Amino acid sequence: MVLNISVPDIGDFDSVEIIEVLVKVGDQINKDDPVVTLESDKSSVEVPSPISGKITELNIKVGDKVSKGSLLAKIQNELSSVTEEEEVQRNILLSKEKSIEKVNSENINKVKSIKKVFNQSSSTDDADPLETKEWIESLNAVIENDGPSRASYLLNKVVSEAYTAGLVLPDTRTTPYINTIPTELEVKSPGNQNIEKKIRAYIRWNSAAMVVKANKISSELGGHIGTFASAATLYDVGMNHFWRAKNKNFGGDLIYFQGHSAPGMYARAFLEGRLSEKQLDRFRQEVDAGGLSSYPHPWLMPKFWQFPTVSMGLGPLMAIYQARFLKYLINRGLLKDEGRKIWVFLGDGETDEPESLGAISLAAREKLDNLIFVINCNLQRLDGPVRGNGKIIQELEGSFRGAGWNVLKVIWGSYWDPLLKADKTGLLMKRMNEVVDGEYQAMKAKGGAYVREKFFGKYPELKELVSTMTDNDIWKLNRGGHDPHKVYAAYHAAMQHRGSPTVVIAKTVKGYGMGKSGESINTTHQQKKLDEQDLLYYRDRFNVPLTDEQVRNIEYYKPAENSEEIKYLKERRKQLGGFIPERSSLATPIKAPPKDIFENFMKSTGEKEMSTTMALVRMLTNLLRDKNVAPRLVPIIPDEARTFGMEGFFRKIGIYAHEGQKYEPEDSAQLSSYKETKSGQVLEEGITEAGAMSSWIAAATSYTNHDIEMIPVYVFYSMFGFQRIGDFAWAAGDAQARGFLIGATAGRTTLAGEGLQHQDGHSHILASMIPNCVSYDPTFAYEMAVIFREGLRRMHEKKENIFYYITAMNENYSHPEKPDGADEGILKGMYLFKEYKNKGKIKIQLMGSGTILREAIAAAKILSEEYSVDSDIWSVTSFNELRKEGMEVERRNLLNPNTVKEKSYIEKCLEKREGPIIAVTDYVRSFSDQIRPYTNKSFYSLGTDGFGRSDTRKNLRKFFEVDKEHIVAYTLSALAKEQLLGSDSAEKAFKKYNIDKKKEFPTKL
Ligand SMILES: Cc1ncc(C[n+]2csc(CCOP(=O)(O)OP(=O)(O)O)c2C)c(N)n1
Ligand SMILES: [Mg+2]
Repeated sequence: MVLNISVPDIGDFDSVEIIEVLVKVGDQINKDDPVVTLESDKSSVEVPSPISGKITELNIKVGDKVSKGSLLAKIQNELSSVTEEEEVQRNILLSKEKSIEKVNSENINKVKSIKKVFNQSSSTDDADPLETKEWIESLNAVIENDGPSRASYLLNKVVSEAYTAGLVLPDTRTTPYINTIPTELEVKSPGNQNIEKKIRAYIRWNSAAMVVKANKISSELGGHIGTFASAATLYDVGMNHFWRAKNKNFGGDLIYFQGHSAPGMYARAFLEGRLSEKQLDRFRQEVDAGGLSSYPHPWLMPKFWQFPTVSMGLGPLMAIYQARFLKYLINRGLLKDEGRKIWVFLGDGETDEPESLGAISLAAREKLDNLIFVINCNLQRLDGPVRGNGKIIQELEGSFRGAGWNVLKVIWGSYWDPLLKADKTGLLMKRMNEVVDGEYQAMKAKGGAYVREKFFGKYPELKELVSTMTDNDIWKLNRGGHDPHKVYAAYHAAMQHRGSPTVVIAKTVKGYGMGKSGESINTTHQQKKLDEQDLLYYRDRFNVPLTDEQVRNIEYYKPAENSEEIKYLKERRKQLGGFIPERSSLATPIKAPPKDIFENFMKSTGEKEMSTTMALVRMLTNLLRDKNVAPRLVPIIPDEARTFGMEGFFRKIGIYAHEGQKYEPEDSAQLSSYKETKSGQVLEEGITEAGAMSSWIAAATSYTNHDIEMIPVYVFYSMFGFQRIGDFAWAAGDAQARGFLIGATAGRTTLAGEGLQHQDGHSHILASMIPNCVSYDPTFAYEMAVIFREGLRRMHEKKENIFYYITAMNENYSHPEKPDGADEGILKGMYLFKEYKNKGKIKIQLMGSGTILREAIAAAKILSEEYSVDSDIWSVTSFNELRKEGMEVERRNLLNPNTVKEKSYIEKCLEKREGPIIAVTDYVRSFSDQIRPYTNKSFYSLGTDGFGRSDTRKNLRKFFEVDKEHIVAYTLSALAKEQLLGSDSAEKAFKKYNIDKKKEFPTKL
């Protein structure tokens, strides 16, 4: 059967041009293979074949205009066996997915076995305790006779009936201030507690010792003891029992360590034999090789640290998107599902950061059951209590439960168990609930007698409850986060949980074990020096086998290799597959696509106009035809695809949606319909630049965290890029991210209408501050193509640890053919675009970038034709790259005053060229000013300093004085200043172009 392939619904567009024909008569193609590419003035989109078969007739050619319904080609239907196989495969996959979903939902709905509820009312506001008792007894009877599921059902039913009847229901965001897991349901740790306790003590000691020692060398070095002291058990239980390392059989769990606990990780690595005593002695002394970095910094310790977390809030957000990206890789069939987990450690103070909690609803919505947060609630941050007047644990529980997380509170240690058991009236629990964190903190600073009086003393019954206990016994009543049994039980439950992310909220003591020098006191965080008495106390508190003399010398403690502690510690890690943290990469490089894939962009577009954004989108479309690159591309967009003309990607490669698409999209008949699919490739992030950036970082570091090289391309409004997410971009540099950031709608005067908050005139300056960020401001499609391809080659084939920032514009104009031999200059940062050498004796060097280069080109023409001034026009694709090279060369020359002076690339370009430089961009003047020192010429810069505002491009360029008229007039004036021309030409030009000399400088307007 022969079928017509026609233009489907292409939205609001009519009469769009065919820019590519991708099939020939006789070609055998598959369903959904592209037949032609259409391009409107805003976007390009491929038309897919509706069926598999052979092309029998072509009815169009490049350049034809078509509309909905136009006949493109005819195809003879021949269902290939491959497609049938694919269909079968798809069905198998679908049924697999369904069965996995079923298992998951069964897990979610499984009700844990529970103990009975209290059978006595504790509340004084109970009007009828007998009636209450009856209710509770009935509930107990249901639990006993029909099981907890039935009890749950009944309660839910009663609650929903009550709600319908209009009853005011209690707030259920929080549960009582006790551990989530009842003692009877705790899974017991299989570990040897005695040995683990010793190991933990040595790690505690060594981590404190390294900080104290560093500060003996110089108090400039700083460091923290209190953070790790509070978190040691939380880490140790993970290290001994849960965290599986990467090795050839398993991808590895990923652990985001809280930045300030870094000394604890070094101390453990020391016992493991991975770090030497010499290295510990070099904590925070990194300038000479071999030092240990203050915090987790992969850039500085590339074989050790994986995730930069110390800028608070970044870790939690990046980790959520990391967990999501791991599912993305699995759902796209690029990685096996091995049940890997992402563990994230953060401080309770850190949760003040909007970034920390900003994406927790996404984690629940995406059902990230591969994600486990551990929040160390030591109730303190740097200055004092986190929530002195409230309870951070309860507040966090409410937020996380509200967002849909599985919450596991680990508040009380085992010593509390008998007391809670003896608390038949619930009064102890009531007291636990009513004490605020400021009091809890004070209690841990002031000792057992104080706790007896202030905590238990409030109610005679509670005082009685602890009457047989000594003050020391009371002091020993431990917090959950310091109890390895409680922590183990919580981690075990977190590992088992399915269907949603888990947060373990653990209560600890800041500076645990530091005694008077820093336990639970407001100044704990800053404590980095311990005097002799403090150190002796610390040793005794944890029974570290060091003599007084050794303590005075602040020696580290490491038992012999054949000691039971070291054997145990190593054996545990062996069982768990290796050491953590450790950073490595086994990813194979991606071969850069052949040059011809971008060949189209090297030719002139003739009359046809397009923006560099469109050129980029077309390039990406082409790349999706390259078998090496296509599956690895990760287009990331925060709700701006239509702004950038990228909506064609929706249907073509699908939007990633972990549950697929449960609805028929409103625009399903259209070519760019909103297609969500489980194997979708586009990450449509919604309105979250920080989230999108975190996705980008996850993909850009996939080569090390998942051993698969990916090519993330994150396209955003350039103004909402570095300015909004600068700290993440800095962390990306630290993490050695590889990928593309595309600042679209760039340029202060190019994004005309949107105004002050949108118009970007400085993102390149921000990008230039990141040492491993390579940035470009191309004007023409061929520049974009050369830069993009080189980026692919350098980052993903050659594995250079750099990332690219490229600006793209939305101004449509025609693009010339690539000048011969321009490639090298495009990449280095400048090349000669055009030369006027026929008219005058006066010469200028005219430099420009982005769309403003076009103003410079137009100005050059006027200067030549009307003023007999010849120009060399330089397209400066990267002032930033030129500056880097200029600085390096200058430094080498200064270091070698005796040798022949080396020339920078800029100097080489300009050495035989005459005249002053006029540099003009759509960015602040300091952008082009960067190269001023390396030019050896008079230098005048024009730029867009000041707040943007909305108007037409023409008016804006006039306002910022970067239009061709201002370029001409200022050039003439500069030539007068250089005494190369009389001043009347400039004066005349100012008049001719109505340039108001009294106008204020734009930064003041
Ligand atoms: C973005 C950012 N702001 C400020 C700091 C400085 N700072 C370091 S630790 C700290 C307090 C941390 O308190 P918390 O999160 O409770 O951690 P703890 O040490 O108590 O475990 C602050 C403010 C930082 N590291 N990052
Ligand atoms: Mg804290």
